[in-house]
Amino acid sequence: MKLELISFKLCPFVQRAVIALKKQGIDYDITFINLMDPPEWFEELSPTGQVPVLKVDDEVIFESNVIVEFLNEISGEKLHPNDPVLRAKNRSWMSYSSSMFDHLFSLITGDKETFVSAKGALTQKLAKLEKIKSDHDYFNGDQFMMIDAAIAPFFMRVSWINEFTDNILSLEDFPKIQKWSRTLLSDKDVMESVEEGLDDVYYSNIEARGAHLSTLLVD
Ligand SMILES: N[C@@H](CCC(=O)N[C@@H](CS)C(=O)NCC(=O)O)C(=O)O
Repeated sequence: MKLELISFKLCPFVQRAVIALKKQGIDYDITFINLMDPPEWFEELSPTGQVPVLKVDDEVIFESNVIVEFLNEISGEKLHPNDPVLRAKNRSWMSYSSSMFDHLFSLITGDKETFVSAKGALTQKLAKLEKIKSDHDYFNGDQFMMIDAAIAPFFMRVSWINEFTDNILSLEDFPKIQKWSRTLLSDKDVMESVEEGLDDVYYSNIEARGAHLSTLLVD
């Protein structure tokens, strides 16, 4: 089975798939496109016009959480809990984490009003997550699972934004989430799931958008 991941370097949803591929030691090729000027072949390939897309021989799989589920199924590793209820709950929180990326996007691209509302929405989501999060290092226990792959790109961007600003998305009020974030961001596969220097590209991207967040950047 030949796997080819179609990627855009800054995309957190692609990063989920890269983490899952690395965690499961699956061989794959990666093709980068520029989403601002996508090639014609991509528009034909991707049903939604979005990345990630995983080509499996001549078949196309899209939606990051579906891709990571597929990778889990074809690999010998089992990165979901065995218990069906726990497994379903993990999937629920994976889906929940996707909505946090939407708020993050609004926070990066919006005017002041949008920024304030996105930050409020994110704070609420984090508070709910803090309530259900176990005391363990990872979501379920002491082992990295799919839910951890689903949220790690979010924590990476939050840590970058905190670094670039006066800690505007501080996780101090959410100690369990903060610990979880630290664990995931020190994971080798997570660290190697993006190219070196992507934080600088992210900074430039925020700056170039000229949205409210760009006024909060510190050097
Ligand atoms: N729900 C999708 C979201 C993917 C997504 O939003 N990808 C962005 C890049 S990070 C994209 O391709 N945007 C281009 C577009 O929407 O036209 C997933 O989880 O795969």
